[in-house]
Amino acid sequence: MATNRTFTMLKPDAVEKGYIGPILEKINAAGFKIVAMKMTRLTTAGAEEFYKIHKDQPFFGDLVKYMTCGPIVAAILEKENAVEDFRVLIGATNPADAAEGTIRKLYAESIGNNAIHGSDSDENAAIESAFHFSGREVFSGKFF
Ligand code: DAT
Ligand code: MG
Repeated sequence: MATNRTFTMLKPDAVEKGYIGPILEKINAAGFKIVAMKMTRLTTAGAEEFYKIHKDQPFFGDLVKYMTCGPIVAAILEKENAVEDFRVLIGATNPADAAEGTIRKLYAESIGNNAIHGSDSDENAAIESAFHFSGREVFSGKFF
């Protein structure tokens, strides 16, 4: 398993409820290294672009509204098998189906407002990371 990267966003509901700390704690405890991070807010056009694969879904309008309703925390995470392991850590899209101990089971309120994003492939991790971060904002190797 190669060391690689995934991209995450702590979504507006998680930020609003004060879950940044607890969620980052779980991410650290699971062995992910944060190599880029920022608090930011998606514009409507930005959210439509980020989630364009879902543009024909009935929930698309609500998704864009929710993802733009407040600040998010975007981050790039490094770990062996990052994409797959992070999807396990966050749990199923619907928190009602998420396994015990997963981030969505603990902190998500509904399938729409589900607290956290995790990339679903290495290719999408790279695209999503580039959407939020410039090269100079991403740190790798030993920090000191
Ligand atoms: P995931 O975030 O687990 O990768 P996804 O890519 O299928 O899930 O969908 C992106 C987001 O869209 C998801 O985090 C929440 C929203 N969403 C997905 N399915 C939904 C549904 N059936 N009803 C409402 N929102 C939904
Ligand atoms: Mg997805």
